[in-house]
Amino acid sequence: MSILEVLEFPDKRLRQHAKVVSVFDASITTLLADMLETMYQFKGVGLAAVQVNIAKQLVVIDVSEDKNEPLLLVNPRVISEEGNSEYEEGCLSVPGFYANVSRPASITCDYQDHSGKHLQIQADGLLAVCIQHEIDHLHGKLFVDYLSPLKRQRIKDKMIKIHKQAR
Ligand code: QAP
Ligand code: CO
Repeated sequence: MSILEVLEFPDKRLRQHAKVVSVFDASITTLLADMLETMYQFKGVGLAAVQVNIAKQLVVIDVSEDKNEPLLLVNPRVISEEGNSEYEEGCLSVPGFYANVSRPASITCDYQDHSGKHLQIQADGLLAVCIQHEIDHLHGKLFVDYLSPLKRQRIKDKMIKIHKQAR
């Protein structure tokens, strides 16, 4: 198992569109395990492969209290959605910044497991927010894209400053 490097906003590689996974081999299982380990290491509740510079439609999530209910999603997509609600989101790729984002409140998500089996999950609350946030990553979209251009620019400037200090 290995900890992977998480790309940080405004890295352009976060804008990659992930490709559908069609071959379900051991490398996919290994990638999912490494992503899960990386997410736990950095105290995240969700991580998409694009965030670790892998352009594949892979997502790991664990919104449980005890961090013992991992959810591994391959090729996830929302097939129905209902309602609307606001949640203060963050992102491992935008550490230290949080903002309210409005999204559908409850969703049904179609996905495949590590072996390629098709499954569906219904979600609301934090899990629904997380699934939608991670699917966005697979399309090169970040939660800051839902903010006003001014707020997004402020976060961008601060992140660039932080990256310069870190060098
Ligand atoms: C997406 O986000 C999400 O700023 C996953 O310093 C966020 O795991 C889904 C994190 C909110 C639902 C609600 C952020 C860790 C983790 C930080 C995360 C930080 C350390 C964010
Ligand atoms: Co994120």
